[in-house]
Amino acid sequence: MIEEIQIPDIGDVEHVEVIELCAAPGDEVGVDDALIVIESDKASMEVPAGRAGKLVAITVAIGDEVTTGQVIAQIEINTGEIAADAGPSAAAAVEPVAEPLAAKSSGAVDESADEAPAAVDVEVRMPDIGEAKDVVVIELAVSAGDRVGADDLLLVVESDKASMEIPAGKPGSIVAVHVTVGEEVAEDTLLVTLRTEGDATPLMTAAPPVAAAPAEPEAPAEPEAPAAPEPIERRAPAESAAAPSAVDSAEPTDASTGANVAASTGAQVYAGPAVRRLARELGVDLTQVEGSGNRGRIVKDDVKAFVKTSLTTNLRSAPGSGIPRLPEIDFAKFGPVQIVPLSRIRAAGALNLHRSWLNVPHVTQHEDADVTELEAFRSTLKDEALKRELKITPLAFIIKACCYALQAHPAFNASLDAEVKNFILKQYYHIGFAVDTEAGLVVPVIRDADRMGIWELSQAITDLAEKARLGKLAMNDMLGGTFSISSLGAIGGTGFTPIINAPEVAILGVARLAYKPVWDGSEFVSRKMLPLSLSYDHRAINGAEAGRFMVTLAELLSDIRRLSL
Ligand code: CAO
Repeated sequence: MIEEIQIPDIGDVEHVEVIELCAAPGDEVGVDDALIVIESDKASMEVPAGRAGKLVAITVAIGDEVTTGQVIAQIEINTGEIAADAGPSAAAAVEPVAEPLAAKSSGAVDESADEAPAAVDVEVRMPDIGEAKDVVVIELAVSAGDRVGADDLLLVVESDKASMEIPAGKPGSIVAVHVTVGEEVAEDTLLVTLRTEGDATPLMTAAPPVAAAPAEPEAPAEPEAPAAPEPIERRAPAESAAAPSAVDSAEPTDASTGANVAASTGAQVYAGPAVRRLARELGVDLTQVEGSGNRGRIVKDDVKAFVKTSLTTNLRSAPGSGIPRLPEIDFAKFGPVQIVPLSRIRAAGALNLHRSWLNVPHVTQHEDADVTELEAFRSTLKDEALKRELKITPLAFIIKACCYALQAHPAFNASLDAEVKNFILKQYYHIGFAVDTEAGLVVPVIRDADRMGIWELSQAITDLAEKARLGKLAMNDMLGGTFSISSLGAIGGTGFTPIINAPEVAILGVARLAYKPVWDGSEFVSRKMLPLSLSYDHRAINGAEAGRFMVTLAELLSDIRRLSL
């Protein structure tokens, strides 16, 4: 059975605007589930389904003006409910909204009306809230001594279905606030006493007066009280936020803490009750959330996105580091995109690299090693390599040379302790080398590389690289490295600055060797030069040490006979 859901009685307000659709055709909804949110200039409220069932259609759109009794949706009622139902119509089941949308005021009027201007203390009381239950004060936007304009917000109350802003209604100064946040209120509860303009007596200063507040233009006191309820007009929150008021223009501070009161009261928050409830449950401060809804209204998705962003902040910037987050951009706005999740290895690598980059001050030292003789020697080994079913590349020689250089410069085969008070000099030489695999970058480690000869190193490189590409590296194959090498020589490039594989303190980048003219003292000669880049942790190593390390390494590679000494 299909039932039509209508806008409930909205009191003497003629029209309200649909500002949010909370469900879509096909959704299963419960009795209390909101279908839409409607809003006047002072209150927003949810219209619940009133019946459990399947939503067949929503017959209004965002921006539509709707009125009491207007059909907003059709629900296919669950059969179980029909059986149990004695027959009230769907419309009757809809939660009635708070009737008037402006605060009631009553005045303790200074009767000497012809002697203008006169001081008038107006009592702002809770308006008729229909059948709304459990109405509590959720935000106080003013305190005693504040000056307010007629449209300025005094406080926000919230029922189980709606939140309502209570405006001042008249310009003046706050004499007293009679309620506190969390307090339950009913119709006619005295909320605030407001001294309207024209009052010559000094302000009460339970809280500091707003020193910088621009004086309201002098206006004679309204002779009549209570103030007439405000007509329903659209009032964009952006406008009201921008409008100068005593509260927000002067940025009042709490007398005891100096804290910004405007921010903590959430006076500029523009969100419905369900969103406020969700925010409270998740511990989200709505003043921090940017609204994506109509005219900047905060919707549930904004709160969820805020939580998600906060949780992923660790990956995108170091927590508490003050590093600004990278913006989240919808690239699909500019053209077609494809979303491909990072492999597990790539995601883990991204985290490690980011951590190292943020924690370790990197400096990179560059040097070209003359490997003409090394390359000549290597080419003589190719036949033997074939027989051994091995590939012999410059990398084996570079690893060997690095072990020698590390022995000569122990600070490079080290880590810093957590307090950055001690070097941990390692007495073993476990060399990691970066392997490019389809799943991402991995760094297997050759243990005790210093004890290996060139053939043994070539075998280790081949075996570990193959294991890496087949995804068969064990965790142990990647642990315990003391120094790393990243070789892009087979691919190309003239140099790059590798990121240190922390907690190691240095990494060697190897680019593609090339013939270069080198001055030999009397003429330029063509030599095979290997570009090397050493990134080091400047907390552990200073520039002179890095320079010396690179000179040693270049000398070893230029004259490989030294590797046998
Ligand atoms: N200059 C010129 N040629 C080089 C060279 C260099 N610096 N280094 C290697 N080559 C040559 C080799 O000699 C070989 O040619 P020959 O077969 O004619 O001798 C060819 O390039 C291919 O070498 P290779 O890549 O198979 O072997 P390798 O030992 O040089 O490297 C490995 C092994 C596993 C390190 C490599 O395959 C690899 O994965 N490199 C990528 C590392 C990487 O991604 N680093 C970036 C990390 S930071 O993002």
